Amino acid sequence: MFHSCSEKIETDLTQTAFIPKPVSVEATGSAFVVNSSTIIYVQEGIQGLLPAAEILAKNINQLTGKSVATETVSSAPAKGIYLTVAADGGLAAEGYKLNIGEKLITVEGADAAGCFFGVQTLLQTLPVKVATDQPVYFPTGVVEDHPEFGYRGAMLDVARHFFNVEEVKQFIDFLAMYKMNVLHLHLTDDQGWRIEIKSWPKLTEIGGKTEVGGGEGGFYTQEQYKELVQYAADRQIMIVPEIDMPGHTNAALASYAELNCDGKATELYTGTKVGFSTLCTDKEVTYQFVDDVIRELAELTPGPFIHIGGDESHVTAHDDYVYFVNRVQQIVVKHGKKIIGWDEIANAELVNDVTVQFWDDIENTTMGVQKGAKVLMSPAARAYLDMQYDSTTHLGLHWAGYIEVDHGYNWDPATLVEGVTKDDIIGIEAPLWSETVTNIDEVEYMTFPRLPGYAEIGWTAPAERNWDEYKTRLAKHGKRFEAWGIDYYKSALVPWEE
Ligand code: IFG
Repeated sequence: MFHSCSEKIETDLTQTAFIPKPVSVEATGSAFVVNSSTIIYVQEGIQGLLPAAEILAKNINQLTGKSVATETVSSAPAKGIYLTVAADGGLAAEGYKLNIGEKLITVEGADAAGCFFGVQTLLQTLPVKVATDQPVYFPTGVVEDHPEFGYRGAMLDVARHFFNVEEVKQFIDFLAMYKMNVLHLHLTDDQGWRIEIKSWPKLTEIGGKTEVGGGEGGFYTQEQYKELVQYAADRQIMIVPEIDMPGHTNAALASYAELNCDGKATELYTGTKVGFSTLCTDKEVTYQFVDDVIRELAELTPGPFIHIGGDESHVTAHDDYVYFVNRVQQIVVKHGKKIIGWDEIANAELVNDVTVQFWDDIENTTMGVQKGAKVLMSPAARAYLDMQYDSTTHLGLHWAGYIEVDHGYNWDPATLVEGVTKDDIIGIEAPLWSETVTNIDEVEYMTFPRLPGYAEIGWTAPAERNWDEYKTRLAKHGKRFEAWGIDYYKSALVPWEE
């Protein structure tokens, strides 16, 4: 409810359990009271600010039961909530300055992304729910903030088990809440091909028909994929699509006989083995196939990256693998995109601007750095969301070890791997493989409460991070998870608020 409360409200903005932890927070001890005349103003002419305003309005509406209006303006208002982008370029990329006054809140972003992240910080100052006779207010003060890394993401494996558009949108919402800005979609694997390719229709007609366990699988039409790209973009999240090759390709090999060296289509596969499939690297049709797929995917993907996979090609001879990855890189570059690949691709000759995604092999990764590649840090032993929390976790695997919430938080990407420094690293990504994860509730259980920790590792300087302090902030987010209906793992290591 809204209240024109008269008595002074005392607050302390520094007591807010922000995740990720901001660079600086100063409290001024008062309150901006939200009432039915509160308006959210958006600076006109800045692409991408309106969705931030709509998300802010939606959250305020949910909390107060009343709708606050949104208006576009050409200059700063005297009161209300004002979303704007700094004209003088004085803020670091994706940074923001949030100034909460009693009458005027200004969310000034270095860019639209920064403004969106400032809105996420503002939202974290609100309680999860408010009694109907109590005022809704923002504690006053100033937050100045910017991220450590520019690539802060998670991966969803939609190939082993298929997740529909609505479920992927929910996953995108999770990332947006914690200022993550990349969703890597693992679109193809042995068990499924999940993206429509118009020039090779059987990839989804046949390759999209099933999944691990024999379920009905599914796929995204190109229209649906575009819808996901837009939904993510409205939340300042870039989609990185992955076509895993030459290994992990049984779904394609079952769809087109000609892609197989023996000219025979394989059977669809619904198990969980890895490393048994390969495209035929010495057939020209294979590179026509790759060119068509990358061309269509590049046209659907506004982001700079296409992920070419490259992992676990155990039945591809080394030289054939190198030859294949060399040619695929040329194809991706021809279609105007930059390459990310699992760390095995470092065995090939790397073109400029390649990013090697470290998941398990340090030698591959340091070899990639020596060849001039950048590194995306996804250490399986720390950041694989499909790793069980402990031996009692009813979902997930543990080949890389157990990852309790503290183990997932207590590491620094810039010092984890000898030979890989902060300057080599573009950021961090937490992959969720879905061999054992079949629906959004199970996604939530494996993703929370570890995801906020990865978001903080990507955003906050390591000197500002320690588990004993972080866990007290995380403890206060349990109520938020519950308010969002998130089925999270209530780790005994976290002093959850009652
Ligand atoms: N490794 C495989 C994944 C998946 C994973 C499960 C990579 C890069 C084990 N490849 O991780 O396909 O099976 O934890």
